[in-house]
Amino acid sequence: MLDNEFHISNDARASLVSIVCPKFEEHKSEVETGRSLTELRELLRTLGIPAGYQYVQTRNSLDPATILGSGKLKEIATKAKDEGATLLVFDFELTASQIRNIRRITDLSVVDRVHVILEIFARHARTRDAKIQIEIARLQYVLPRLSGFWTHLGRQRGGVGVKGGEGEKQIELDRRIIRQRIEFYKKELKLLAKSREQQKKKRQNMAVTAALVGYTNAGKSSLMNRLCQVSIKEENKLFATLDSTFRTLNPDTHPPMILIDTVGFISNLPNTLIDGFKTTLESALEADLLIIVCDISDPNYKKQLQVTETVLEELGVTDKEKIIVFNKKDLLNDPIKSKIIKRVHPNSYVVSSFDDQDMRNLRKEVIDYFLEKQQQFDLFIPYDEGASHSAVASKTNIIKTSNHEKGIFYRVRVPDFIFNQLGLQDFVLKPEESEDYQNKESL
Ligand SMILES: Nc1nc2c(ncn2[C@@H]2O[C@H](COP(=O)(O)OP(=O)(O)OP(=O)(O)O)[C@@H](O)[C@H]2O)c(=O)[nH]1
Ligand SMILES: [Mg+2]
Repeated sequence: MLDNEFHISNDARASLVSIVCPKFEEHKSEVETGRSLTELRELLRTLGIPAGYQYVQTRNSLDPATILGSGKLKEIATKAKDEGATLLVFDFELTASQIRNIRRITDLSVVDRVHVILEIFARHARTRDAKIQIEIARLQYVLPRLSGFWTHLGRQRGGVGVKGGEGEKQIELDRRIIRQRIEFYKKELKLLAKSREQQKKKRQNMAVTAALVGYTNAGKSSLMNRLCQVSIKEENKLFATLDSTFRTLNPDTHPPMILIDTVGFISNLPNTLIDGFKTTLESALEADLLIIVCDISDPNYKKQLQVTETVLEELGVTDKEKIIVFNKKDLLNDPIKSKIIKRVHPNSYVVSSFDDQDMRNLRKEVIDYFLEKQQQFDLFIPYDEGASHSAVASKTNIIKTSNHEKGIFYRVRVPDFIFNQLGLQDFVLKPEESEDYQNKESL
């Protein structure tokens, strides 16, 4: 029963509701409220739900029972019904009793911003991992709101099944089932985390990684596709990507360089989803480099950056090396803007993922970033040390090589931690020995 009840119907027509109130985070001014409503429209568009008028009440304080005043809600309901709306979408989180109260007053279906985001996540999840995380978040969201959903359902069914104590009993039963389901999913998630941990260890020894992180729709997947020449779903939809995806940026370097595409961030990320995010982003957050992607054509790009910073902090990522990529420069009407940005953020690149030259340059920058971090070693390996020659060939970047009477001289670049695993320490040359080999005639 829950599944059908929870999902937002495909043929819903929405009216949006919000508030301007100095005491309400993210809704303190008309500008803040307007910005958030624009994003809510985008979220609904992603779900394919047409959004009609938006109704905003300015208040000095919140009504604890209904947030907006009940008189205003009645007025909104009448107008919304006149415009053919079947659903009121509130641009902030509502409690179970608030949902219940507002439904009673307006006689319309009521959902909040969190519900909309959960719905998108539920529809876009592809891997087992993402599906489970979202299911847990969804169940945790539903649990305290169960009575709200039940009242609504009871009414839809003409009251059948919710008379007297029966409804209460049913709610208790549902709660128990939901808690059991959450436990079950959490166990499965742990098992998946274990296998991810093993994969991560393997990767750590074999590759260096850069993770694309940033606000939803900024162009992370587009950059990944152009930089790695692959095709990951990129869409003008919020939260098109929900799973971390790994692709090789440069297979020719040793170790290979890997790029990770991740789930996008959004302001007011629902609390129920933060944990899910942590798991999905885990591998990305252990990347050697963070590439923060920001849509420069968005008039609120500063807010995008700020949200990204905040989410990274919430996830405990504070001391990572970062570069910022300002994407979608082709949509900039003002060429000065990109100059200003470069000045404010020196460690940044202003690009368009549609511009081949930009992509070639950025790819080179990222590759060079890793190469510069590698140490240089000069080695001399006798001819009969077959395994060592193949270790050099397969695991290091050879800069120089020359054949001599008894063996081969190599100049290689490779990260320290990888070199230490190769068993080549005995062949490392002192600087003066190295000089000798470089001066000697090679065969
Ligand atoms: N004009 C323009 N559009 C771009 C550029 N890069 C990406 N886009 C478009 O922006 C939209 C979002 O791109 P994605 O790559 O899916 O964005 P994302 O950051 O992966 O989004 P999520 O996965 O939802 O977090 C798509 O319609 C892209 O075609 C760009 O440089 N210029
Ligand atoms: Mg994406």
